[in-house]
Amino acid sequence: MLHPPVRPARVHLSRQVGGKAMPTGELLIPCGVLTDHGTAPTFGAPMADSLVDIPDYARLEHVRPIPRLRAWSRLTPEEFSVTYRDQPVIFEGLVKQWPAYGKWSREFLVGAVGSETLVDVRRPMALGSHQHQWAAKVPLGVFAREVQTTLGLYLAEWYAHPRHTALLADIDPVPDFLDDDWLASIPNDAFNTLHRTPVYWGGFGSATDCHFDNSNTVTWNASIMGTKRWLLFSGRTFPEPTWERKRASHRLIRSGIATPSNHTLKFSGFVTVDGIEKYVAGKLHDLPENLTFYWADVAAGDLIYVPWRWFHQVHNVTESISVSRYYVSRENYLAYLTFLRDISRTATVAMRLLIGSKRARRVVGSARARRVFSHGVGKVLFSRLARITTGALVSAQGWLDIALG
Ligand SMILES: O=C(O)CCC(=O)C(=O)O
Ligand SMILES: [Fe+2]
Repeated sequence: MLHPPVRPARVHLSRQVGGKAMPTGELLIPCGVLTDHGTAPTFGAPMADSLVDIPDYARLEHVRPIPRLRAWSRLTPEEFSVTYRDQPVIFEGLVKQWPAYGKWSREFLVGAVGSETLVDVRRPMALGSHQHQWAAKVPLGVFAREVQTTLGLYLAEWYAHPRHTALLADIDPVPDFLDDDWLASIPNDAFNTLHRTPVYWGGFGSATDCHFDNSNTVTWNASIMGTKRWLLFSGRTFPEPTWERKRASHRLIRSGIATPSNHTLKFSGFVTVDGIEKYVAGKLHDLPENLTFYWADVAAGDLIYVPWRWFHQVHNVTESISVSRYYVSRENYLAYLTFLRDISRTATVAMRLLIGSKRARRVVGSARARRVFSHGVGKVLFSRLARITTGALVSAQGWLDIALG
């Protein structure tokens, strides 16, 4: 079911300090009905120093709804890679088959991972006329309590799976057309799917600013709880090479389509409704022509597919939990090599030998190869390859850094 558009309203908030109501800033909160996909946020905790603005893309006729597919069960990897090589799409109900759906809740995750486990959380904060980023390591139990009332609080890119491998069994089955993960055949831990499957757990108003994912990977993001609002457009016609993602992002800010403030300190700002209107009216310069914008609310139970080098930004319109996977597959293998070529020719040749054909992937991924390469010279060789292919990069979603410890 489509989530109804949520129209923001400007409200002034105050908090109780020593029995007195203190003004604490201005928020844009959605006042639309949040329906069955999540609960409306409750206010009252000391939290109102964030500037939270959920964009209303529905009012822009030039921003297209992302296509939704209900009858996906017979889709083959071949059909998928042709139809969606350059087109985001939502697979409705796909996540409803997973044990995680309905099972992953605040209580479940705290129980599975441990309430004292420290996690990296962030939150935007307005100081004076500027927005800043607050970040800290907090016990998961504290985060799970605070996320219910603290606007914008985000546990993003959380790599819980390598330590809690049992959680991976909860995101299964992944249909073949979304499970064509060529890196996973490489017999070195750094390339394991576990290191490319982060969790995003955020409160109402938490957000990730506009970026495209590292290494020209393709990505899917599965909504397990709550609703996320996505905006996407292709970054393939931007002149910057993929490893200069930051410069591509700064182009967005310089042109005026995006804000200079962000929530992560890593990427760019947020593309705004006003910015899109100006772009469509031909008032902005320095941007490729004919950009087409797409948006959707992705509710619990649905999965969004993001093609390689597509810009995307996300606002959580309710508290939400989702899980992403970044990977190399038939539709982005050449794009991945193009990216690698700029980093290391040796690594590019090695990757072509290892994953460039079906036969190579079968041999390299066999139990025998894993045994041979799990120690001695083989292990050293693959660790070196992992370092070359990944170490030189400034990570987008973190998986490269994490994989390499
Ligand atoms: O959910 C988010 O906040 C960001 C997700 C994202 O950027 C991704 O899955 O690649
Ligand atoms: Fe991303």
